[in-house]
Amino acid sequence: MQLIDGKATAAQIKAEIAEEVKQIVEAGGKRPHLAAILVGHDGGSETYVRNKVLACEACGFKSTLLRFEDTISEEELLNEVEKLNRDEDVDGFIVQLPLPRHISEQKVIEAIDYRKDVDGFHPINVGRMAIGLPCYISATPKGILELLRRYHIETSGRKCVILGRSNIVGKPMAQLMMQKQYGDATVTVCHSRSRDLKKECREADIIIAAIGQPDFVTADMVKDGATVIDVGTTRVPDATKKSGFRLNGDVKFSEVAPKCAYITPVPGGVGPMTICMLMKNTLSAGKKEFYQ
Ligand code: BQF
Repeated sequence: MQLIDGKATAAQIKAEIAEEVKQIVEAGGKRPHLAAILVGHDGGSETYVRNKVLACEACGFKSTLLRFEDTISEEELLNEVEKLNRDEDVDGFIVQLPLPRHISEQKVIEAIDYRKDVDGFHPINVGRMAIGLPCYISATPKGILELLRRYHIETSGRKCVILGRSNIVGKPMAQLMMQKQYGDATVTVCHSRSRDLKKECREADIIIAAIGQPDFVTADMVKDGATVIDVGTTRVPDATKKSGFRLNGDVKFSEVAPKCAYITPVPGGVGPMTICMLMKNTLSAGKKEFYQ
């Protein structure tokens, strides 16, 4: 069993990005600038946005954090998005999800200029990704592809089972894994209504678990020699931790790991790569790599 070290891989890629930014700035170019909108005080969201700001510093990017109370109206938030669309210094920006219930996430996502949509959530980027055109690709699926590539894990023609069908992970992951230029795999998407989910998993060469249920994937669901990618990051109470909680993946690591050829840990697997791929997209935005 080989552990896929997402933390180390992300650190290496961030160093590569920082080197490229240094070259750009030395040649008289502009430092990439990422802005983030954070609404409210959700503990997870606060951590994730802090991770993003720190990663910007590591890459040599400029970052701007805009914070609003959860009493902000949808109209006011849409107005803030419009301001960032028009700000010529901002190359890319994100609106941290989830948003309060009185605000439509879909409306906000569609208000973002697709040329600055470094999360890759705008329908134009989603559509372009689905037909294999250059675009911003959502950070978690992009990070998983990067891990598979850097660890030389064969995906072409292999059976890949994706657990979960969210717009952020499951759906784009399936699109990418089936495409010739990315995964080139045979893809099955399973979800809460799937019959024989265990059987589908047992036949998989690669399992990508993104359902948000701690310890959902157990040893009896995994074929010997499979690769298991754990996207889960559920916060569960843990009295032994200073913070009072720990991150728990979708995979019961202790019993699944011994059966695997490769497996990602939680924490330190997919999570750091998600942040890192947001940085890659921001670098592309700074370079106007896809648009304009
Ligand atoms: C790690 C996210 C659910 C909903 C919205 C490193 C992150 C997590 C774990 C992180 C996530 C999860 C992010 C680790 C960003 C990933 O060491 O294992 C980093 O910051 N993430 C997000 O922005 O929104 C979410 C999960």
